[in-house]
Amino acid sequence: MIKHWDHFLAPYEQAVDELKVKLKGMRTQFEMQGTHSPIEFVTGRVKPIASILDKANKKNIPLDKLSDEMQDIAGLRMMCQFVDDIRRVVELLRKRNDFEIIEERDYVSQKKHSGYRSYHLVIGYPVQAIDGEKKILVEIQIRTLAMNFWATIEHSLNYKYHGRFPKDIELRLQRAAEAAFQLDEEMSQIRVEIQEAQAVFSRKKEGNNSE
Ligand code: 0O2
Repeated sequence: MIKHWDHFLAPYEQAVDELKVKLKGMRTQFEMQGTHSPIEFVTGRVKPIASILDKANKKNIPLDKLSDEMQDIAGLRMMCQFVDDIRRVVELLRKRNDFEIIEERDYVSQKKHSGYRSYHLVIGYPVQAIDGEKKILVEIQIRTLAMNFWATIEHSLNYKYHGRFPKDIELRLQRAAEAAFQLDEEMSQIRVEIQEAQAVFSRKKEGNNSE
């Protein structure tokens, strides 16, 4: 049993806070350069205790093995406008030396049966504490806005059906995932147009702000 969840979760909270700043910082650097940022926005969370217990139960993870075997107690999400941006973000993350990449799961080219698409990186992130360094596992999910829309809706439906969707809803979700994928494909085709328009828009905004 974990008696002191606050103590157990503290390094995860710290990792999420630090990584949010670092990954948002990547976006800011692109903005300062005036080039298209492959990162649209970043979110992060520590898994709620009830979800940790649920998942541990489902996957038969003993509570004293949580820090080694549950990879997403700390989770970050990086949202991108275009599918190609996902690859760019992964490459940028591979080059960093403030954490180590432990595992990569490519559900973008290999979607899950549910229709889920995202690129997952599991990293070992060193948290500096007053009693020394502690390396913790963090999952970073990288996905487009369309993939995120689908995953968010499917995730909330999951709460209602506990993962056991009626056949018609399962099929509709798979079709919706395909539609989201088509949307990404279409947007990729007019990517240059979109980026030119966005560049003009942000120059205009900067002009207005400096007036
Ligand atoms: P939450 O509430 O987001 O924390 P598994 O849980 O068995 O599917 P595993 O081995 O833990 O998979 O790792 P994987 O496949 O990388 O998935 C972990 C996380 O990816 C999930 O965490 C979800 O956030 C997301 N994910 C994976 N598959 C799906 C899916 O089909 N639909 C949606 N919406 N998200 C998915 P949790 O713990 O399930 O949930």
